[in-house]
Amino acid sequence: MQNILITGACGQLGSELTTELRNIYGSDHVIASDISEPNLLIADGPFEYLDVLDRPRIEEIIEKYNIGIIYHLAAVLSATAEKNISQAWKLNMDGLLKVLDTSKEKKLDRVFWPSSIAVFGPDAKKERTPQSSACNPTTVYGISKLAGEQWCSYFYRKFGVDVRSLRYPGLIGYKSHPGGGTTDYAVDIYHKAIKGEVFDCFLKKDTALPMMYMSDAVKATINLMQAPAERITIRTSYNISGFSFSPKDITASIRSMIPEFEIQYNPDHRQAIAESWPHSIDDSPARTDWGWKPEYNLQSMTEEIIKNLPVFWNMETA
Ligand code: AKB
Repeated sequence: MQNILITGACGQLGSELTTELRNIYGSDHVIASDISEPNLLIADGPFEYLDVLDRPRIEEIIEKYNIGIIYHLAAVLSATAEKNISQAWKLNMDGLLKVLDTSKEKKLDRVFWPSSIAVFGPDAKKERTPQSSACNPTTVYGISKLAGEQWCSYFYRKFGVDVRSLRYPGLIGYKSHPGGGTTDYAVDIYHKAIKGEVFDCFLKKDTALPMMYMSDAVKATINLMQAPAERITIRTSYNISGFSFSPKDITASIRSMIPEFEIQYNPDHRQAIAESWPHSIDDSPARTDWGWKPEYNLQSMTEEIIKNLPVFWNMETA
C-alpha cells in the first residue's frame, strides 16, 4: 500500500484530518509532519519533522515511507500573513511549488491542497458567491491562495499531477486550535463561553462569514480525495459551504445553552479582511460532481462543542 503524508499536521485541520485518515487507513500508513512537536491528537502514529521549504527532506520522507498521497496543509493564514507579507508568500507559494514539483518527479498518485474563500475579494458577489465569481483578493493570503489554485491547475494540465483542492470557509472545531485566521474568533468564543468569561470580539457584531464545522471539513476533504478522477471537473479549487453566521448569531446560539454568556465588540484590522470576503457560498459544483453535503448547522455545532469541549480539556490535562 502507498502511504499518506500530511504537512502542517499539527495545525487546526491537520490534527483532525490525521486522526480520521488514521482511523480509515491505519496509523502506520499516515505520516504526520510539521515544524512543531506533535500534539495529543496525532501522537499515536509516525511523525517527521518537516519544513516544507526543504525539498530534499520532502523527497527523503517520500522515499522512506513509500508515500503515494500528500495532503499539503502547511500555510500561513490571513491575519498573520498581513503582518509578514514575504514570509507568508514564501511559505504559501514556495512550499506548494516544492510539493507539486516533487509530486510530479516522484509520480505520486494524488495531492490535496487547501484554498480558501479568501480568493474572493470585495467585488465578488457577496451572497451565495458562485464558483466562478470575480476573484480579486485584497489580502496577501487571498493572493497566495488564488495563485496557488492556478499552480494546481497548471500542474494538472501540463504534467498530469492529480491535485485536488477545496476553498475552505472558516473552520470550527474544539479538538484543535486555529492560528492566525480571521475566522478564529468563532473557535475562541466557545472557550470563553464555557469558562464563564466575557468574550472580546475582534469583528463587528453583524459581520457574516461562511463557516463549517470541522467534522464536515474533514469529510469533504476525504470525499474529494476518494472520488474517481473523472468526477473532478474543477482543477483550481471547489467552493464548499457549511453555513454562515455573524458574531451576533453565534452569540445567540451559545446563549441558548449558556444564557449568561457575555460578548463585547472591539473590531481591529481583521474587520477589513472579513469585509472583503463573501457572506455565503454557492457550492453547487461540489454537490453535483462528488456528492458534497454538509451535516451540521450553527445550532448542532454549538451543541456538540459545548458538550464535548470540557471533556477534551480533561483529556489534554490528564
Ligand atoms: C482564515 O481566516 O484565514 C482562514 C480562512 C477563511 O481561510 N480560516
